[in-house]
Amino acid sequence: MSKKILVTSALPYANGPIHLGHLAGAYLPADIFVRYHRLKGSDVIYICGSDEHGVPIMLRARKEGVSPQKIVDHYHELNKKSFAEFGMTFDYYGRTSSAEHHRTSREFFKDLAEKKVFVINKEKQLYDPEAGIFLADRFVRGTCPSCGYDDAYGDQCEKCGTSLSPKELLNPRSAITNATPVLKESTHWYLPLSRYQKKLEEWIGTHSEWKQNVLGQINSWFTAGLNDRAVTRDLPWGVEIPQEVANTYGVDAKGKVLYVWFDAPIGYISATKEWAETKGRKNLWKEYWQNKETRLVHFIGKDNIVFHCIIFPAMLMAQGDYVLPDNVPSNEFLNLEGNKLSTSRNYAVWLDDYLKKFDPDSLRYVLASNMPESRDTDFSWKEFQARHNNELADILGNFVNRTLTFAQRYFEGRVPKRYDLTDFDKELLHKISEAPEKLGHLIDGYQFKAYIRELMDLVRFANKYFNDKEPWKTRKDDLYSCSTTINLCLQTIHAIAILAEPVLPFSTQKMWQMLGMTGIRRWMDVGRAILKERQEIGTPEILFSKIEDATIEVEIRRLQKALLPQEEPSPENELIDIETFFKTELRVAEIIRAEKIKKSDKLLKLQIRLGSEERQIVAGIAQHYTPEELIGKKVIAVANLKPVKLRGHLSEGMLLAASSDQKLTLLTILDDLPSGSKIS
Ligand code: B3M
Ligand code: ZN
Repeated sequence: MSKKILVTSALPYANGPIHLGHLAGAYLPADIFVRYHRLKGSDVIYICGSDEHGVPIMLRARKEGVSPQKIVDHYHELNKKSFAEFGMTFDYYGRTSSAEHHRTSREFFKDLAEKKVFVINKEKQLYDPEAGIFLADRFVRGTCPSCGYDDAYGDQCEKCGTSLSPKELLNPRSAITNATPVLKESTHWYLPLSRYQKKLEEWIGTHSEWKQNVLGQINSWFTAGLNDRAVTRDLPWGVEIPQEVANTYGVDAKGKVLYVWFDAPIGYISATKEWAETKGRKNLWKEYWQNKETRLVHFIGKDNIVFHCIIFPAMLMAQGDYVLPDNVPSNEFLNLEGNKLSTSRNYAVWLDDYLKKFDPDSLRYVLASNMPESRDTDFSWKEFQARHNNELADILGNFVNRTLTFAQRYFEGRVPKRYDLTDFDKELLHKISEAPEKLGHLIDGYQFKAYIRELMDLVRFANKYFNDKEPWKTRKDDLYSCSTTINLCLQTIHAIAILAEPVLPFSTQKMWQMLGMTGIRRWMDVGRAILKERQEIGTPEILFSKIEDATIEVEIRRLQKALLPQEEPSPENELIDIETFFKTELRVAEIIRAEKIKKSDKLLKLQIRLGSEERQIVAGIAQHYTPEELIGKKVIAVANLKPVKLRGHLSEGMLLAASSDQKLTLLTILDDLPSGSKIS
């Protein structure tokens, strides 16, 4: 029986949306890997979920004047939805505020306590005398002792990356009240990493096949010597310390919780338990986590290496029943237009925003083509547009469309017969036959950029084959050759629909349907003559509409604006003078036609009348209005916006709408007026 494969991706903090850096780091590579193994028929499960504890979430809750639970409820749902639309195929997406997670984490902590693993330390901690709470991790800001950056966090300096503890900061200040902290005694449980260093070194020493960027960082931690780590905190939000455990140490556990990086990795285990419950087999999770034969793979970004390669493995070793990671193929960072991503300055491309305007496969392809596998790489909108237009549309899309259109037009929409093969024909078939082994080896070895290169080399070759065989000529004077050419091109599309599924799940599903295929796709079927002669094929459709410069310009300008010094929003800044307001041309518009836009569940394409003029507008209102109910309605249009293209459709303006949490309503006029009437 094949080895079980257990794949995890870092649990994103549920205090903000997912951005490109997350996808390129810990999520897209994992999804490509898992999709490949599913096509292979491997016994693989993919576990992820929301990391819902920790100080960043509490800080956001304070800033917004709501509870931490309200923050995590919102972003857990938003991120889960965005991931699904991006094609992430988790077997289970859990959350660390769940009862199962609290139970599992407390049990794990109790296990280690009963094994006398922990060291108890009573020490002075930073305390905010005004807020009356201890200041852990990011509750403290101050000057980084390494680089002098004056706004470093208590656990890490964002500028130089140094891992810190609050008491190392110079001129510390409370992130809550700005007060100067005082020292107050508190008792905490420590994981004695120093005692596990030798065992960890021996284990890591058996994994010379791990990526060098990962081994390099791990060995620098070993060289510096592992320090014992506090695994509890004085915080009101998190997994509470079991009092019965605290009693055995004679400590009052009131107000104490597990450190977020102690409970979060246990979130992989609790989510797998919840997955097992959904399968009706409560103990199924043990067949993965407590099976020393399991191939456990953690996909993460480089800032999580210490937690996944040192701290969590030490916890698993100490508990004793669990398998250790087979690999942690951590990626480096993705930069944006040559600069570091900054969520605090909104200098990021958010996944939920992206999905309102572009297709998921385009981003999957571009990020995989330029994945930060061994060094930081850069995402630029111009490159995104170029790869989408010049590779996906002009090479893959063009090859598929020409082949299917030719078969539709000249072979009654069926797979034509294959006759004698030339060397060129055989060369194409040979490239297809060697692809599963070559591409599979790259994916299984976490070499995703190379996988994309090899995949596109095959597609380029197929495109060249079509060109050089000239079926539009042989159709007239050598029908056997023409028939064989189209047969082989259709077989190639069949192969690509399987080989490219891990990175292009949506487009390859369409290719599969356009071939008239209905069964499941299997990696082993690549190169087999599955397409039967005379088999009916479906109607070809354009797989990738070109992305226009104007559309990309909008995105580039938005990022450039985010880089500008952010003016503090003061009341006068938010006021505009009447001249500025009058620059916006508002008019009454009548909706005369409305229709859905293919491949989008949010956008409607509207034809509006503005007096004697008609315009087209693309509006994100498909989840609030049906096309039918809009016909004849009078609405308010901004008539002097620069036209842009959204999902390949021209939009010459926008409609005004009001919205609350879940509801959106279009603005209209109280009494009837002719369309085109000016509003002022
Ligand atoms: N929540 C994400 C991060 O550090 C962190 C990962 C937890 S994985 C157990 O960006
Ligand atoms: Zn620093």
